[in-house]
Amino acid sequence: QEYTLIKLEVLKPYPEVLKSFEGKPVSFVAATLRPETMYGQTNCWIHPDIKYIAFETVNNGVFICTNRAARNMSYQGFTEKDGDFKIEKEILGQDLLGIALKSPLTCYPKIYSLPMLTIKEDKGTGIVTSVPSDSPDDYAALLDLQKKPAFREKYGIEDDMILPYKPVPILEIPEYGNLSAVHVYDKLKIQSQNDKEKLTQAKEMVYLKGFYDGVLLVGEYKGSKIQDVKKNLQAKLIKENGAVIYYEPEKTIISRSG
Ligand code: ZZB
Repeated sequence: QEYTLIKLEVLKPYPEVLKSFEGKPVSFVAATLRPETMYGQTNCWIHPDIKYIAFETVNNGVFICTNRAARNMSYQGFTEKDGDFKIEKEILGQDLLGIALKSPLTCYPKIYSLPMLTIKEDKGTGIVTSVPSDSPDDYAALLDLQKKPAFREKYGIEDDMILPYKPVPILEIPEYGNLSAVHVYDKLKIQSQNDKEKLTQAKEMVYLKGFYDGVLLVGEYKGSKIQDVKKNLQAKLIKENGAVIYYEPEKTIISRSG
């Protein structure tokens, strides 16, 4: 499976946990199949309880992701020696929250890393870039933080890291309008990021329609159908140094039971 790996660059001055990397670019990296939605990023998601690592790449500075993702990258030419990478630092997700980042294409010049409790450790990099206009999971998690000051306080998230960030209309999807995730969230009466079944249903609804019939509302491919320009947008992100390609090995099912 080929993913676009988005580089969310840590802004200076570096927070205490990343001070040892001063002088080098440091990026949180997020795997996505939806490069065309990067115009609508409002934040980055980190799981507070997942262990992340920092390791040095040959061409892209320091990357932050799960150990598992770093191992995969080490077989894809990201490190000096094939299959080898050096853990520069281990960092618990909760210590990576509230960090200011710069991400490609989004209209927000500065976005923050925020907590999401439904991130899977064994998928992608364990870091997710958030597009609440078009991803119901992201919209649900963002609303949870916006609606619940106690949730923000628990993780030391300040109001200005979250309250100014609104979903951005970037894709027009027939029947769902220009904020498809908001539309299905309301329609299915989703209550929170923990509404698993409804969120799965919501994702299926917007995914299919978005991919085939969605039309871009912003950027140089404004007016084009997503399926026609997805590859061009991926190429643009890579050319402008905002992303690289990352392959996730197919899950091997090793089961001899039953
Ligand atoms: C930006 C984006 C914009 C995403 C959107 C989705 C949507 P899939 O398709 O099932 O393989 N993701 C990536 N890694 C993780 C993880 N470890 N835990 C939880 N979620 C993760 O899922 C790939 C998508 O799941 C990725 O694409 C990422 O969010 C998220 F408008 O990135 B996406 C309707 C979905 N819309």
